[in-house]
Amino acid sequence: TVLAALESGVLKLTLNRPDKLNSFNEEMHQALRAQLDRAHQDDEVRALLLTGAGRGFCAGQDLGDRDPRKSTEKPDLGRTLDSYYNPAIRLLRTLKKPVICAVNGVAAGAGANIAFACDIVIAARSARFIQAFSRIGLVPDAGGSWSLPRLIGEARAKALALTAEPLDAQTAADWGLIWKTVEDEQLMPQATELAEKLAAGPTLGLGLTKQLIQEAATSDLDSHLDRERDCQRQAGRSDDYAEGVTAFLEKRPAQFRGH
Ligand code: LHQ
Repeated sequence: TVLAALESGVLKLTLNRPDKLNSFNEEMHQALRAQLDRAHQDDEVRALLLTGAGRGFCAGQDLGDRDPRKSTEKPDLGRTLDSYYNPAIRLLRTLKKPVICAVNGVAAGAGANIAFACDIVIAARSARFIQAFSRIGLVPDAGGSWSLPRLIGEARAKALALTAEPLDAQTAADWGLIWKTVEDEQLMPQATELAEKLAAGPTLGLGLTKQLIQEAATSDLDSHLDRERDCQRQAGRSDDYAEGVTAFLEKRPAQFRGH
């Protein structure tokens, strides 16, 4: 249910239940979790690229999994969040490597919010984002009620979440919800090129950069300046910093090793 391929330092993960628009069942949750753990542990992985098979990116939770017509028991959706979505969001955000999301088609519910937890989101022009939760009486999850207001402000976040109106990819980019859109046939070539470029980069410094920018959402300037100092001290001791400066002085491309 999740295709995984490691090439040129990029771990490419493809959500793969195309008949169900790559919505999450138990098996796909577990497969994604295993790959995210691998991305954390394996030094060969220096960037992550997440995308979907077929015409959709991800339609969130598989709603066929818990058919209310077949059970009178009230479900505990909190358990699904504790077991699967919340760990996945935390693993994406804490991964000390760049995470690129290539949104190839519709991203709905938790599928949209998983994309927004990634570091750089590129969408095919035909893709759209839907905070589908309110259509079925739920609240945004997978971090959406946290990330949306931060990315696009309260007014737009509330309108999207309350109405569940689809947002086209270009508007999402214009609003700063994602990085950019590209022509559909350009999506995977461009996302792969970007992921490979980042995978060949100074991984330690890139990881610290990601952390700092994320921390800024909740830190004050004074403590943040101290954090920048600490991270810069660490980056300054990396082999890649020495290589970067040497390559600059020698007027040649740097050969980063990731540490
Ligand atoms: C699906 C799904 C799907 C099953 C398309 N499930 N089959 C929820 C509950 C529990 C715990 C915690 O968290 C969550 C978080 C959530 O993610 S809640 C939000 C869940 N997602 C949705 O509400 C979106 C439901 N899907 C849709 O509204 C539409 O499918 C969209 C707008 C995404 C795409 O529309 P279309 O392009 O018209 O495609 P389609 O509706 O024809 O879908 C194609 C097939 O995929 C179809 O199956 P079929 O057998 O009829 O060909 C759909 O039933 C199936 N599918 N999403 N979430």
